[in-house]
Amino acid sequence: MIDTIMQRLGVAETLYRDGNYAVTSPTDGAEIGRVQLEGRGQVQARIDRAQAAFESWRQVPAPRRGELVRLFGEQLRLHKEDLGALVTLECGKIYQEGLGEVQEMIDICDLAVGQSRQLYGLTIASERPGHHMRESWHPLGPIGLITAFNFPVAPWAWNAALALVCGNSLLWKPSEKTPLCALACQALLDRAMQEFGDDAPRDLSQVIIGEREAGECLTDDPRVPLISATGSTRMGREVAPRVAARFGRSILELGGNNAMILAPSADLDMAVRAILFSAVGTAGQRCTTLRRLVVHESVRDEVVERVKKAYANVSIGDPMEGSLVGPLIDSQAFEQMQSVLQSARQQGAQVFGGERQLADAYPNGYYVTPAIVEVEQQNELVRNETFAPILYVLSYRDFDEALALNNDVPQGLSSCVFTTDVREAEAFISDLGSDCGIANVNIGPSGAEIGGAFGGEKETGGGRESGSDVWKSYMRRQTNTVNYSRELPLAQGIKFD
Ligand code: UN1
Repeated sequence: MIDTIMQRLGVAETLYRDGNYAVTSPTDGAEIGRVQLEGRGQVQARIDRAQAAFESWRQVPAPRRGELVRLFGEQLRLHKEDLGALVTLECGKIYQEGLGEVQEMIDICDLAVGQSRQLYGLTIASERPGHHMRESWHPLGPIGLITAFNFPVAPWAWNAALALVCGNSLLWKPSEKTPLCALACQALLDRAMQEFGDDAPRDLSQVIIGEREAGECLTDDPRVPLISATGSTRMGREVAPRVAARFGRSILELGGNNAMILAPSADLDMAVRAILFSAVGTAGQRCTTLRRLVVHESVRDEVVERVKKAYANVSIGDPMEGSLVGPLIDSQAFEQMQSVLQSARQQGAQVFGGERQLADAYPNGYYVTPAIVEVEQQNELVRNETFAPILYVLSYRDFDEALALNNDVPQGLSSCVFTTDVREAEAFISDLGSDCGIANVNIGPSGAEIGGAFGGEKETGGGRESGSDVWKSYMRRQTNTVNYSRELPLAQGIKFD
Protein backbone atom coordinates (compact mmCIF):
# COMPACT_ATOMS: atom_id res chain seq x y z
CA MET A 1 0.00 0.00 0.00
CA ILE A 2 2.72 2.46 0.95
CA ASP A 3 4.37 2.26 -2.48
CA THR A 4 1.16 3.01 -4.35
CA ILE A 5 0.41 5.95 -2.09
CA MET A 6 3.92 7.37 -2.28
CA GLN A 7 3.98 6.97 -6.03
CA ARG A 8 0.72 8.82 -6.45
CA LEU A 9 1.95 11.56 -4.13
CA GLY A 10 5.10 11.82 -6.22
CA VAL A 11 7.69 10.85 -3.61
CA ALA A 12 10.80 9.31 -5.18
CA GLU A 13 11.47 5.80 -3.91
CA THR A 14 15.06 6.59 -3.00
CA LEU A 15 13.83 9.15 -0.47
CA TYR A 16 11.87 6.69 1.60
CA ARG A 17 13.52 3.33 0.89
CA ASP A 18 17.25 3.72 1.05
CA GLY A 19 17.91 5.52 4.31
CA ASN A 20 19.58 4.61 7.58
CA TYR A 21 16.56 5.13 9.82
CA ALA A 22 13.53 2.85 9.96
CA VAL A 23 10.01 4.32 9.97
CA THR A 24 7.32 2.09 11.42
CA SER A 25 3.54 2.26 11.42
CA PRO A 26 1.94 2.39 14.88
CA THR A 27 -0.89 0.32 13.44
CA ASP A 28 1.12 -2.90 13.62
CA GLY A 29 4.73 -1.87 14.15
CA ALA A 30 5.69 -2.88 10.61
CA GLU A 31 8.42 -1.01 8.80
CA ILE A 32 6.99 1.28 6.12
CA GLY A 33 10.12 3.07 5.01
CA ARG A 34 13.72 4.02 5.63
CA VAL A 35 14.80 7.62 5.57
CA GLN A 36 18.20 9.24 5.73
CA LEU A 37 18.99 11.20 8.88
CA GLU A 38 20.87 14.42 8.31
CA GLY A 39 23.63 15.82 10.48
CA ARG A 40 24.93 19.28 11.23
CA GLY A 41 26.74 19.85 7.92
CA GLN A 42 23.75 18.95 5.79
CA VAL A 43 21.42 21.12 7.84
CA GLN A 44 23.78 24.05 7.56
CA ALA A 45 23.94 23.61 3.79
CA ARG A 46 20.15 23.63 3.72
CA ILE A 47 20.06 26.86 5.68
CA ASP A 48 22.47 28.41 3.14
CA ARG A 49 20.13 27.40 0.34
CA ALA A 50 17.06 28.59 2.22
CA GLN A 51 18.73 31.97 2.62
CA ALA A 52 19.36 32.20 -1.13
CA ALA A 53 15.80 31.13 -1.88
CA PHE A 54 14.50 33.81 0.47
CA GLU A 55 16.51 36.50 -1.29
CA SER A 56 14.72 35.78 -4.54
CA TRP A 57 11.23 34.85 -3.22
CA ARG A 58 10.84 38.10 -1.33
CA GLN A 59 11.05 39.93 -4.65
CA VAL A 60 8.00 38.14 -6.01
CA PRO A 61 4.84 40.25 -5.39
CA ALA A 62 2.74 38.94 -2.55
CA PRO A 63 -0.43 38.20 -4.59
CA ARG A 64 1.72 36.21 -7.00
CA ARG A 65 3.16 34.31 -4.02
CA GLY A 66 -0.45 33.60 -3.13
CA GLU A 67 -0.85 31.91 -6.50
CA LEU A 68 1.73 29.29 -5.48
CA VAL A 69 -0.22 28.56 -2.32
CA ARG A 70 -3.41 28.32 -4.39
CA LEU A 71 -1.76 25.72 -6.63
CA PHE A 72 -0.55 23.84 -3.57
CA GLY A 73 -4.12 23.81 -2.24
CA GLU A 74 -5.23 22.34 -5.59
CA GLN A 75 -2.65 19.55 -5.23
CA LEU A 76 -3.97 18.85 -1.76
CA ARG A 77 -7.52 18.66 -3.08
CA LEU A 78 -6.43 16.22 -5.78
CA HIS A 79 -4.50 14.04 -3.33
CA LYS A 80 -6.61 14.38 -0.21
CA GLU A 81 -7.33 10.65 0.07
CA ASP A 82 -3.75 9.52 -0.47
CA LEU A 83 -2.27 12.01 1.95
CA GLY A 84 -5.01 11.28 4.48
CA ALA A 85 -4.23 7.56 4.20
CA LEU A 86 -0.52 8.22 4.66
CA VAL A 87 -1.25 10.24 7.81
CA THR A 88 -3.26 7.31 9.10
CA LEU A 89 -0.57 4.81 8.25
CA GLU A 90 2.30 6.77 9.73
CA CYS A 91 0.77 8.30 12.86
CA GLY A 92 -2.11 5.91 13.48
CA LYS A 93 -5.03 8.34 13.64
CA ILE A 94 -8.22 7.08 12.04
CA TYR A 95 -8.74 7.72 8.34
CA GLN A 96 -11.59 10.20 8.92
CA GLU A 97 -9.24 12.28 11.02
CA GLY A 98 -6.43 11.84 8.49
CA LEU A 99 -8.76 13.33 5.89
CA GLY A 100 -9.71 16.07 8.34
CA GLU A 101 -6.11 16.99 8.75
CA VAL A 102 -5.62 17.36 5.02
CA GLN A 103 -8.79 19.46 4.88
CA GLU A 104 -7.26 21.78 7.48
CA MET A 105 -4.31 22.20 5.10
CA ILE A 106 -6.65 23.06 2.23
CA ASP A 107 -8.50 25.55 4.42
CA ILE A 108 -5.34 27.36 5.50
CA CYS A 109 -4.22 27.54 1.85
CA ASP A 110 -7.52 29.26 0.98
CA LEU A 111 -7.06 31.67 3.86
CA ALA A 112 -3.46 32.39 2.90
CA VAL A 113 -4.35 33.06 -0.74
CA GLY A 114 -6.78 35.79 0.35
CA GLN A 115 -4.25 37.06 2.86
CA SER A 116 -1.68 37.47 0.10
CA ARG A 117 -3.66 40.53 -1.07
CA GLN A 118 -4.08 41.91 2.43
CA LEU A 119 -0.61 42.25 3.93
CA TYR A 120 -1.50 45.75 4.90
CA GLY A 121 -0.05 48.26 7.34
CA LEU A 122 -1.35 51.44 8.93
CA THR A 123 -1.01 55.13 8.30
CA ILE A 124 -0.40 57.01 11.50
CA ALA A 125 -0.88 60.74 12.20
CA SER A 126 2.42 62.54 12.80
CA GLU A 127 2.76 65.35 15.34
CA ARG A 128 5.04 67.19 12.94
CA PRO A 129 3.74 69.35 10.04
CA GLY A 130 4.55 68.03 6.57
CA HIS A 131 5.26 64.54 7.89
CA HIS A 132 3.44 61.28 7.80
CA MET A 133 4.02 57.97 9.46
CA ARG A 134 3.20 54.51 8.38
CA GLU A 135 3.77 50.94 9.29
CA SER A 136 4.91 48.45 6.66
CA TRP A 137 5.38 44.71 6.75
CA HIS A 138 8.31 43.01 5.09
CA PRO A 139 9.30 39.38 4.56
CA LEU A 140 11.27 37.94 7.46
CA GLY A 141 13.66 35.25 6.19
CA PRO A 142 13.95 31.46 6.27
CA ILE A 143 11.41 30.14 8.76
CA GLY A 144 12.21 27.02 10.82
CA LEU A 145 9.26 24.72 11.45
CA ILE A 146 9.34 21.92 13.98
CA THR A 147 6.29 19.67 14.11
CA ALA A 148 5.00 16.78 16.19
CA PHE A 149 3.93 13.25 15.29
CA ASN A 150 0.27 13.62 16.26
CA PHE A 151 -0.56 16.20 13.60
CA PRO A 152 2.11 15.39 11.02
CA VAL A 153 0.84 17.68 8.25
CA ALA A 154 -1.68 20.39 9.29
CA PRO A 155 0.43 22.47 11.71
CA TRP A 156 3.20 22.60 9.13
CA ALA A 157 0.68 23.88 6.59
CA TRP A 158 -0.73 26.49 9.03
CA ASN A 159 2.74 27.98 9.21
CA ALA A 160 3.94 27.23 5.70
CA ALA A 161 0.98 28.66 3.78
CA LEU A 162 1.13 31.99 5.62
CA ALA A 163 4.92 32.13 5.72
CA LEU A 164 5.07 31.60 1.96
CA VAL A 165 2.64 34.37 1.07
CA CYS A 166 4.56 36.60 3.48
CA GLY A 167 7.65 36.08 1.31
CA ASN A 168 9.67 33.60 3.37
CA SER A 169 11.43 30.35 2.61
CA LEU A 170 10.82 27.23 4.72
CA LEU A 171 12.89 24.68 6.59
CA TRP A 172 10.77 21.92 8.06
CA LYS A 173 11.98 19.47 10.66
CA PRO A 174 9.14 16.99 11.17
CA SER A 175 8.97 14.50 14.01
CA GLU A 176 11.29 11.52 13.46
CA LYS A 177 8.16 9.42 13.87
CA THR A 178 6.45 10.89 10.80
CA PRO A 179 8.99 11.84 8.13
CA LEU A 180 7.10 10.21 5.26
CA CYS A 181 4.20 12.65 5.63
CA ALA A 182 6.69 15.51 5.38
CA LEU A 183 8.26 14.05 2.23
CA ALA A 184 4.79 13.73 0.73
CA CYS A 185 3.86 17.34 1.50
CA GLN A 186 7.13 18.48 0.02
CA ALA A 187 6.47 16.43 -3.14
CA LEU A 188 3.04 18.05 -3.55
CA LEU A 189 4.51 21.50 -3.02
CA ASP A 190 7.21 20.68 -5.59
CA ARG A 191 4.47 19.89 -8.10
CA ALA A 192 2.75 23.17 -7.35
CA MET A 193 6.10 24.94 -7.81
CA GLN A 194 6.60 23.30 -11.20
CA GLU A 195 3.21 24.50 -12.35
CA PHE A 196 3.88 27.94 -10.91
CA GLY A 197 6.95 28.60 -13.03
CA ASP A 198 10.44 30.00 -12.72
CA ASP A 199 9.87 32.68 -10.12
CA ALA A 200 9.62 30.04 -7.37
CA PRO A 201 13.24 29.36 -6.33
CA ARG A 202 14.20 25.71 -6.09
CA ASP A 203 14.91 25.55 -2.37
CA LEU A 204 11.95 27.61 -1.30
CA SER A 205 10.86 24.76 0.93
CA GLN A 206 13.05 22.00 2.35
CA VAL A 207 12.55 19.09 4.69
CA ILE A 208 15.20 18.29 7.29
CA ILE A 209 15.01 14.73 8.48
CA GLY A 210 17.04 14.36 11.57
CA GLU A 211 17.18 13.98 15.30
CA ARG A 212 18.08 16.32 18.10
CA GLU A 213 21.29 17.59 16.52
CA ALA A 214 19.47 18.67 13.36
CA GLY A 215 16.87 20.48 15.42
CA GLU A 216 19.52 22.28 17.45
CA CYS A 217 21.26 23.39 14.29
CA LEU A 218 18.05 25.02 13.17
CA THR A 219 17.17 26.63 16.49
CA ASP A 220 20.69 28.03 17.00
CA ASP A 221 21.22 29.59 13.58
CA PRO A 222 20.82 33.38 13.50
CA ARG A 223 19.93 33.21 9.81
CA VAL A 224 16.60 31.67 10.84
CA PRO A 225 14.73 34.61 12.40
CA LEU A 226 11.66 32.64 13.45
CA ILE A 227 11.21 29.14 14.80
CA SER A 228 7.66 27.85 14.99
CA ALA A 229 7.56 24.71 17.10
CA THR A 230 4.71 22.36 17.98
CA GLY A 231 5.24 19.65 20.57
CA SER A 232 5.57 18.97 24.26
CA THR A 233 6.25 21.61 26.91
CA ARG A 234 9.51 19.77 27.54
CA MET A 235 10.56 20.36 23.94
CA GLY A 236 9.51 24.02 24.20
CA ARG A 237 11.64 24.47 27.29
CA GLU A 238 14.66 23.44 25.24
CA VAL A 239 13.83 25.30 22.05
CA ALA A 240 12.70 28.66 23.47
CA PRO A 241 15.89 29.61 25.39
CA ARG A 242 18.11 28.58 22.48
CA VAL A 243 16.18 30.77 20.07
CA ALA A 244 15.99 33.62 22.60
CA ALA A 245 19.72 33.41 23.26
CA ARG A 246 20.35 34.66 19.72
CA PHE A 247 17.36 37.05 19.84
CA GLY A 248 15.36 34.97 17.40
CA ARG A 249 11.59 34.81 17.66
CA SER A 250 9.53 31.77 18.33
CA ILE A 251 5.95 30.65 17.98
CA LEU A 252 5.37 27.88 20.49
CA GLU A 253 2.39 25.55 20.50
CA LEU A 254 3.05 23.18 23.38
CA GLY A 255 1.13 21.05 25.86
CA GLY A 256 -2.52 21.36 26.78
CA ASN A 257 -4.54 20.16 29.74
CA ASN A 258 -7.93 21.06 28.48
CA ALA A 259 -11.06 21.06 30.63
CA MET A 260 -14.78 21.04 30.13
CA ILE A 261 -17.02 22.60 32.76
CA LEU A 262 -20.31 20.75 32.61
CA ALA A 263 -23.05 22.77 34.31
CA PRO A 264 -26.37 21.37 35.55
CA SER A 265 -28.33 23.29 32.89
CA ALA A 266 -26.30 21.78 30.01
CA ASP A 267 -27.77 19.78 27.16
CA LEU A 268 -26.39 16.46 28.36
CA ASP A 269 -26.85 14.62 25.06
CA MET A 270 -24.70 17.17 23.31
CA ALA A 271 -22.18 17.25 26.12
CA VAL A 272 -21.70 13.46 26.13
CA ARG A 273 -21.11 13.47 22.36
CA ALA A 274 -18.63 16.30 22.73
CA ILE A 275 -16.81 14.47 25.52
CA LEU A 276 -16.55 11.36 23.41
CA PHE A 277 -14.99 13.06 20.39
CA SER A 278 -12.70 15.30 22.35
CA ALA A 279 -11.49 12.79 24.95
CA VAL A 280 -11.24 9.68 22.80
CA GLY A 281 -10.62 11.06 19.29
CA THR A 282 -7.08 10.66 17.95
CA ALA A 283 -6.65 8.19 20.85
CA GLY A 284 -6.25 11.14 23.21
CA GLN A 285 -3.20 12.37 21.30
CA ARG A 286 -4.29 15.88 20.36
CA CYS A 287 -2.89 18.87 22.11
CA THR A 288 -6.54 19.93 22.43
CA THR A 289 -7.77 16.58 23.78
CA LEU A 290 -10.26 16.85 26.63
CA ARG A 291 -8.31 15.73 29.69
CA ARG A 292 -10.41 17.06 32.57
CA LEU A 293 -14.15 16.93 33.03
CA VAL A 294 -15.28 19.34 35.73
CA VAL A 295 -18.88 18.37 36.30
CA HIS A 296 -21.49 19.79 38.65
CA GLU A 297 -22.08 17.41 41.54
CA SER A 298 -25.83 17.24 40.85
CA VAL A 299 -25.31 15.66 37.41
CA ARG A 300 -22.00 13.91 38.02
CA ASP A 301 -23.32 10.37 38.48
CA GLU A 302 -25.59 10.54 35.47
CA VAL A 303 -22.89 12.03 33.25
CA VAL A 304 -20.21 9.54 34.31
CA GLU A 305 -22.65 6.68 33.74
CA ARG A 306 -23.48 7.92 30.25
CA VAL A 307 -19.86 8.57 29.32
CA LYS A 308 -18.87 5.08 30.46
CA LYS A 309 -21.65 3.64 28.32
CA ALA A 310 -20.46 5.63 25.33
CA TYR A 311 -16.87 4.47 25.96
CA ALA A 312 -18.00 0.86 26.05
CA ASN A 313 -19.38 1.19 22.53
CA VAL A 314 -16.31 2.75 20.99
CA SER A 315 -14.66 0.55 18.37
CA ILE A 316 -10.92 0.16 18.81
CA GLY A 317 -8.74 -1.17 16.01
CA ASP A 318 -7.10 -0.66 12.65
CA PRO A 319 -7.45 3.06 11.95
CA MET A 320 -7.95 2.41 8.23
CA GLU A 321 -10.89 0.10 8.84
CA GLY A 322 -13.56 2.36 10.32
CA SER A 323 -12.71 2.11 14.02
CA LEU A 324 -13.07 5.23 16.18
CA VAL A 325 -9.89 4.70 18.17
CA GLY A 326 -6.59 3.72 16.62
CA PRO A 327 -3.31 2.86 18.32
CA LEU A 328 -1.06 4.97 20.51
CA ILE A 329 2.05 6.10 18.71
CA ASP A 330 4.40 3.56 20.35
CA SER A 331 5.19 1.33 23.31
CA GLN A 332 6.64 4.25 25.24
CA ALA A 333 3.33 6.12 25.05
CA PHE A 334 1.57 2.98 26.25
CA GLU A 335 3.93 2.51 29.18
CA GLN A 336 3.61 6.12 30.14
CA MET A 337 -0.18 5.79 30.19
CA GLN A 338 0.00 2.61 32.29
CA SER A 339 2.33 4.16 34.81
CA VAL A 340 0.05 7.19 35.23
CA LEU A 341 -2.97 4.92 35.72
CA GLN A 342 -1.03 2.89 38.24
CA SER A 343 -0.15 6.02 40.22
CA ALA A 344 -3.79 7.11 40.11
CA ARG A 345 -4.88 3.76 41.55
CA GLN A 346 -2.27 4.02 44.28
CA GLN A 347 -3.66 7.42 45.16
CA GLY A 348 -7.10 5.89 45.55
CA ALA A 349 -8.68 7.13 42.32
CA GLN A 350 -11.35 5.08 40.53
CA VAL A 351 -9.93 3.92 37.21
CA PHE A 352 -12.21 2.68 34.46
CA GLY A 353 -10.66 1.23 31.28
CA GLY A 354 -7.10 1.85 30.13
CA GLU A 355 -6.24 -1.76 29.32
CA ARG A 356 -4.27 -2.86 26.30
CA GLN A 357 -6.35 -4.24 23.44
CA LEU A 358 -5.68 -6.47 20.42
CA ALA A 359 -2.22 -7.46 21.65
CA ASP A 360 -2.58 -10.90 20.03
CA ALA A 361 -3.47 -9.53 16.62
CA TYR A 362 -0.93 -6.68 16.85
CA PRO A 363 1.94 -7.58 19.18
CA ASN A 364 3.68 -4.37 18.09
CA GLY A 365 0.61 -2.13 17.93
CA TYR A 366 -0.41 -0.40 21.18
CA TYR A 367 -4.17 -0.16 21.27
CA VAL A 368 -5.91 0.77 24.54
CA THR A 369 -9.38 1.21 25.93
CA PRO A 370 -9.75 4.91 26.73
CA ALA A 371 -9.62 5.48 30.48
CA ILE A 372 -11.82 7.46 32.86
CA VAL A 373 -10.24 8.35 36.19
CA GLU A 374 -12.45 9.73 38.96
CA VAL A 375 -10.41 11.84 41.33
CA GLU A 376 -11.20 13.82 44.46
CA GLN A 377 -8.71 16.58 43.84
CA GLN A 378 -6.76 18.23 41.09
CA ASN A 379 -3.40 16.87 42.21
CA GLU A 380 -0.04 16.75 40.38
CA LEU A 381 -1.07 13.77 38.30
CA VAL A 382 -4.09 15.64 36.95
CA ARG A 383 -2.15 18.85 36.46
CA ASN A 384 0.34 17.06 34.24
CA GLU A 385 -0.37 16.36 30.56
CA THR A 386 -0.26 12.66 29.72
CA PHE A 387 -0.44 12.23 25.96
CA ALA A 388 -2.92 9.33 26.02
CA PRO A 389 -6.70 8.86 26.34
CA ILE A 390 -7.12 9.50 30.07
CA LEU A 391 -10.10 11.60 31.14
CA TYR A 392 -10.02 12.82 34.75
CA VAL A 393 -13.38 13.56 36.35
CA LEU A 394 -13.68 16.18 39.07
CA SER A 395 -16.84 17.63 40.54
CA TYR A 396 -17.79 21.13 41.61
CA ARG A 397 -20.47 22.90 43.61
CA ASP A 398 -20.47 26.50 42.44
CA PHE A 399 -19.37 28.00 39.18
CA ASP A 400 -16.46 30.00 40.59
CA GLU A 401 -14.99 26.80 41.94
CA ALA A 402 -15.28 25.23 38.48
CA LEU A 403 -13.58 28.22 36.88
CA ALA A 404 -10.77 28.04 39.41
CA LEU A 405 -10.25 24.36 38.61
CA ASN A 406 -10.26 25.10 34.89
CA ASN A 407 -7.44 27.60 35.37
CA ASP A 408 -5.44 25.87 38.06
CA VAL A 409 -3.11 23.91 35.77
CA PRO A 410 0.23 24.97 34.29
CA GLN A 411 -1.05 24.72 30.69
CA GLY A 412 -3.44 27.13 28.96
CA LEU A 413 -4.41 25.86 25.54
CA SER A 414 -8.11 25.05 25.28
CA SER A 415 -11.22 24.95 27.45
CA CYS A 416 -14.98 24.84 27.20
CA VAL A 417 -18.20 25.17 29.13
CA PHE A 418 -21.44 23.33 28.53
CA THR A 419 -24.28 25.40 29.92
CA THR A 420 -27.54 26.99 28.83
CA ASP A 421 -27.18 29.70 31.46
CA VAL A 422 -26.09 32.82 29.63
CA ARG A 423 -24.44 34.25 32.74
CA GLU A 424 -22.17 31.23 33.07
CA ALA A 425 -21.39 31.21 29.35
CA GLU A 426 -20.43 34.88 29.33
CA ALA A 427 -18.50 34.63 32.60
CA PHE A 428 -16.47 31.77 31.14
CA ILE A 429 -15.23 33.86 28.22
CA SER A 430 -14.92 37.11 30.19
CA ASP A 431 -11.75 38.74 31.57
CA LEU A 432 -12.24 36.78 34.76
CA GLY A 433 -13.09 33.50 33.03
CA SER A 434 -10.98 30.85 31.34
CA ASP A 435 -7.28 31.75 31.08
CA CYS A 436 -6.79 29.65 27.94
CA GLY A 437 -6.07 30.69 24.37
CA ILE A 438 -9.25 28.89 23.31
CA ALA A 439 -12.47 29.09 25.33
CA ASN A 440 -15.57 27.53 23.79
CA VAL A 441 -19.24 27.48 24.69
CA ASN A 442 -21.27 24.34 24.06
CA ILE A 443 -18.66 22.66 21.93
CA GLY A 444 -15.68 20.59 23.02
CA PRO A 445 -12.12 21.89 23.40
CA SER A 446 -10.70 20.14 20.32
CA GLY A 447 -11.27 20.31 16.59
CA ALA A 448 -10.73 24.02 16.04
CA GLU A 449 -11.29 25.36 12.55
CA ILE A 450 -8.99 27.53 10.45
CA GLY A 451 -9.65 31.26 10.77
CA GLY A 452 -9.32 31.74 14.51
CA ALA A 453 -5.91 32.14 16.10
CA PHE A 454 -4.86 28.76 17.52
CA GLY A 455 -2.60 28.45 20.56
CA GLY A 456 -2.52 29.09 24.26
CA GLU A 457 -1.05 30.68 27.32
CA LYS A 458 1.27 29.67 30.18
CA GLU A 459 3.14 26.41 29.50
CA THR A 460 1.38 26.11 26.15
CA GLY A 461 3.93 28.67 25.05
CA GLY A 462 1.91 31.73 24.00
CA GLY A 463 2.14 31.24 20.22
CA ARG A 464 -0.75 31.70 17.82
CA GLU A 465 -1.20 30.11 14.41
CA SER A 466 -3.70 29.48 11.62
CA GLY A 467 -5.91 32.57 11.57
CA SER A 468 -6.82 36.06 12.70
CA ASP A 469 -3.83 38.43 12.32
CA VAL A 470 -1.12 35.80 12.87
CA TRP A 471 0.35 36.48 9.40
CA LYS A 472 2.14 39.34 11.13
CA SER A 473 4.33 36.85 13.01
CA TYR A 474 5.88 35.80 9.71
CA MET A 475 6.85 39.34 8.71
CA ARG A 476 8.98 42.10 10.14
CA ARG A 477 7.28 45.33 11.10
CA GLN A 478 8.77 48.61 10.05
CA THR A 479 7.77 52.07 11.19
CA ASN A 480 8.34 54.78 8.60
CA THR A 481 8.34 58.52 9.16
CA VAL A 482 8.41 60.50 5.93
CA ASN A 483 9.11 64.24 5.81
CA TYR A 484 7.64 65.91 2.71
CA SER A 485 8.19 69.48 4.03
CA ARG A 486 11.19 71.80 3.69
CA GLU A 487 11.73 72.01 7.45
CA LEU A 488 13.31 69.58 9.87
CA PRO A 489 11.28 69.82 13.08
CA LEU A 490 12.17 67.42 15.88
CA ALA A 491 9.58 65.36 17.70
CA GLN A 492 8.63 66.33 21.25
CA GLY A 493 9.29 69.96 20.24
CA ILE A 494 13.01 69.64 20.93
CA LYS A 495 15.09 72.62 19.79
CA PHE A 496 18.59 71.70 18.68
CA ASP A 497 20.22 74.74 17.14
C1 UN1 B 1 -2.55 19.51 17.73
O1 UN1 B 1 -2.99 18.57 18.38
O2 UN1 B 1 -1.32 19.77 17.76
O3 UN1 B 1 -8.09 21.91 17.28
C2 UN1 B 1 -3.35 20.35 16.81
C3 UN1 B 1 -7.70 20.78 16.98
C4 UN1 B 1 -6.99 20.60 15.65
C5 UN1 B 1 -5.54 20.87 15.78
C6 UN1 B 1 -4.83 20.10 16.85
N1 UN1 B 1 -7.57 21.49 14.69
O4 UN1 B 1 -7.89 19.80 17.67
